[in-house]
Amino acid sequence: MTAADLRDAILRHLAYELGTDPGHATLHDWRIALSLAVRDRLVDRWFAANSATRAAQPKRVYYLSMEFLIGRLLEDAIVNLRLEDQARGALADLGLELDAVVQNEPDAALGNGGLGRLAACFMESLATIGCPAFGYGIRYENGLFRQSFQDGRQVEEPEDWLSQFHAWEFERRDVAQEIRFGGEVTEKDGRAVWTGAEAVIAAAFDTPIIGWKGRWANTLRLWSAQPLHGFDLARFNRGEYAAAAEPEATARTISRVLYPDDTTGQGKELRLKQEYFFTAASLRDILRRFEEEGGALADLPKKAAIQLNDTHPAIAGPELVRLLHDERGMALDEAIATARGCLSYTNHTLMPEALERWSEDLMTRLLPRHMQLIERIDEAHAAEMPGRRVTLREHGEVKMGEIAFTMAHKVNGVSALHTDLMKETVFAELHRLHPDRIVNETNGVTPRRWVLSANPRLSRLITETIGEGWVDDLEQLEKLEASLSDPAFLDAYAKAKRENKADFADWLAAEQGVRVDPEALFDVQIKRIHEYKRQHLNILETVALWREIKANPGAGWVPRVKIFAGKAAPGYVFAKEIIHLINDVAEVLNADPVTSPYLKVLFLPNYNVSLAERLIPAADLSEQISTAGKEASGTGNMKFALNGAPTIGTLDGANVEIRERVGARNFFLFGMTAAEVEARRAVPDHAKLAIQADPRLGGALKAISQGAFSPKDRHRYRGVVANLTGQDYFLVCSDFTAYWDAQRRAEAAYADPDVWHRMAACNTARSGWFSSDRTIRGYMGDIWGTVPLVAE
Ligand code: KOT
Repeated sequence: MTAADLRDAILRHLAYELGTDPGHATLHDWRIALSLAVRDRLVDRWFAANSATRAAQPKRVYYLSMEFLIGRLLEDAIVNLRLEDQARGALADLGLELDAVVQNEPDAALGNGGLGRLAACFMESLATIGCPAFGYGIRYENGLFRQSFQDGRQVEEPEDWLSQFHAWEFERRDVAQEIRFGGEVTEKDGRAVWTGAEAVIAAAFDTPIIGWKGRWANTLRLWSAQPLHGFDLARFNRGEYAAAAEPEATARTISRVLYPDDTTGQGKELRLKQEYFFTAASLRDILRRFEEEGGALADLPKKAAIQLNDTHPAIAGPELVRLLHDERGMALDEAIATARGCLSYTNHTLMPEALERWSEDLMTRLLPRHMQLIERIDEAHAAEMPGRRVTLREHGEVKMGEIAFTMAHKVNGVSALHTDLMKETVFAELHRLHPDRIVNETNGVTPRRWVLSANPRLSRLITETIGEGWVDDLEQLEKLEASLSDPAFLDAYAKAKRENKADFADWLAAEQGVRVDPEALFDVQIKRIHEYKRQHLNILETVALWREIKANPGAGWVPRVKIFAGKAAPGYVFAKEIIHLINDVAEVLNADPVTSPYLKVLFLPNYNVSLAERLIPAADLSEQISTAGKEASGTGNMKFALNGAPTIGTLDGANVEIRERVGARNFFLFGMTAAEVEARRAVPDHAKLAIQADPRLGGALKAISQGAFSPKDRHRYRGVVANLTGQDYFLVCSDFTAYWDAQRRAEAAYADPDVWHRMAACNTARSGWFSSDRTIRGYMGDIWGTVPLVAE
C-alpha cells in the first residue's frame, strides 16, 4: 500500500462513513477516517488468522481478565502493520501531522494499573507470536476515572471514553449469552437445576489485536450488559416513565464502571456480579466454540487453556464444573478434573486486603448453585488430600484465592521473588499439598509499544546499530554490548535521550505551563499511589534535599526535577493525603528562588498509558522504591530500564531480576530485603530510632508537621506524620537513610555524563529478557501447552 492509496482510503472513509468533506473535517473526523482506513488492512489479516485457526483447530488460549488497559490503538495498528511512512505521507498530503492525529484518540482506560496493562501487553505478544488466543473482559462504559487537582487535592471525574465513536470494535449481535443471578436450585432426574431469578444479556464486542508485521491477529472480546427485555411498554403506557426504563438501567449497571480499586478489596455486590457476568459469558462462549468443533467433552483440556488473571474470574472453577456436571451430565469428579485441566491462575499480589473473600450469605443469594458446588469441590479436595488443613471457606466467607488454586492445574507468580513468597506465605499449605503446581512467569512488556512506538529516536539508533531483529526478539539487544565502549554510539545514545527530554520539556511548557531545564536529572515515579509503593519516602527525601540546598546553595548541586504521576483509589484516604502533600511541597519548592534552580517537583495529573509513553523515554532515573516483599513484580521498572533510565530501587519484585541482568553497577540499590523488613518490624519503636539516627529525616518530618507546606492549615499532615513516626508499617523511616545515600550516588553518577550514558545504555542492552514475548512463551510452555500457529 502506498501513501497515495492510504490517502484515497482516508478520503473515502471521510466521505462515506463520516459524511463530511476535507473542508469541514475536524481533527476527530480525520482520526476516525484514518482509523477506518487502517482498520480495513487489519481486518484482512484478522480474517486470515481466524480461518487458519478454524482449519487447524489447535488448542486456544483464553485470557480472562477484569481489566485490559490497552490505551490508544491507532498507533499500535499503524506500527504493527508497518504503515507509518505511508500514514505520514498520506496525512502530509492532506495538510495534517500524524502525531497530532494519533494523539486525538482517547485512552481506553479499562484497567487500574499493572494488572490491566500486563493483560494488554500479553494480548499484543500473543498476536506477535501467532498463538491463537482470545482475551475476555468487560466493556466498561466508564473506564478509570479522570484525575485533576483542586488546591492540590485529587478530584475524580468520569472517563467516558465511549462517548466518541470507537473505531476498533465490532458488535457481534449473533454472539450473546444470557446470564442469571439469584433464584433457587431444584432437582430433576437426579440433576441439580438452577433457575436464576434475574437475567441480563452479555453482548459481545470484538476488537482485533494485531501482532508485529501483521503476521497474526487475535480477538479481544469484551462483554456489555444489556437488558433481556427492552423497556416495559405496559408501565410506560400507564405513564410510569421512570419505572418503565428501570429494568434496562439495572441491567446496564453491570458494565457501567470499572472499579477504581487497586490492591484493596472491594466488597460490593455489584463487583461480584461483574465477575460472574463476564466469567460465565466467556465460559459459555468457549464451550460453544468447542462443541461446534465437535470435540468430546473430556478432551476440553486439549483444546482450551483458560488463564485467570488474578482471582477476579475465580468463579470460573465452580461455573465450569456446573456447566459440565449439571448441564452436560459429566460425573462430578470428572467435571472437577476436566475443569482443572483447563484452568490456571495468576496471582498478582500478596497484600492481604487484596485477597478476595466473599461472604457466604451474598454468594448464596447471588449464586446458590455455585455455593453448593464450592462445598462439593471442598469435599473432593479433602478426599484427595487426607490430612490437609486448608478449606475454601472460613468465618462465613468464601476464599477466592484458595478456590482458584484448588481448581487450577498451574498457579503462577509474576516475579521470582513473588513466586517464592507465595510458596512461603499465602499458599504455603496448598503448596505443600501440591508441590508442582506453583510456577514462576516473570512479567514482561511489549517492545513494540514501549520502545518502538514510544521511543522512535532510540529505536532508530538500535536498528542502525544491530539491525531490526530486536523488535520481536528483544534479547538481540545484547548485541549492543559491543558498542558500549564506542564513544560515537554513546554520543548518539545521549543525544536521543537529550532530544526526548527536550520534547518532554516543550510538552510540559505547552500543556502544563511549567518550565523545566532539559539538562536537569529527570527523576520519575509514576504508578498508583499506595503506601507500599512509598511515594512518601520520595517526597520526604525531596524535602530533606530542599533543606540541605537551602542551607548551602553553593555546594554544586546537580539540578533535578522530581516528577510524580499516579491516581489514588477514591476511598483510599491516606493515598490522597500523599498526593496533597506532594502538591503542597511542589508549590513551596518551585517558588523558592534559592533552591528551585536545583530542585523542582511536578505532579502531573491524570496518569495513563499515553502519559507513560511520553514520559518514560524522557526519564533519567526510575523510582522503584516499594517496601521489599510488597510489589509483586512491577512492569514500569522494565519499561524504564529498556528506555535507558537506571533504577533507584529496593530488592523487590522484578527489580531483583533487573539488577541481576543490568549489573549491580548500573542499578542504585538501597534498603532492607524482604527478610530484613520482617525482622525490622519486630524492633520496638523502629521509626523513632531511625528518626533519631538521621537529622535530615527528623528535619523533614518536622517541617511537614509544623506546616511549612500548608501554612494556612498547619496541622494538615498530622495524620501522615503520626503514621510515619508511629507504626510506620511500610518502614519509610527505616529505609530513609539508605535511600538518601543512594540518591547521592545517583547524582554523582549523573554529574559525569560518560559514566551516566554508559550506565543508561547498559540498561537498554541488558533488559531484552523483559519482553512480554518471553513471558508468553513461558506460559505457553509451562502452563498452557500450546504452540504458535504461524511459522516464526
Ligand atoms: C488488584 C486487586 C486485587 C488483586 C491484585 C491487584 C493488582 C495487582 N493490581 N495490579 N497488580 C499489579 O500487577 C502487576 C502485574 O502482574 C504487577 O507488576 C504489580 O506488582 C502488581 O501490583
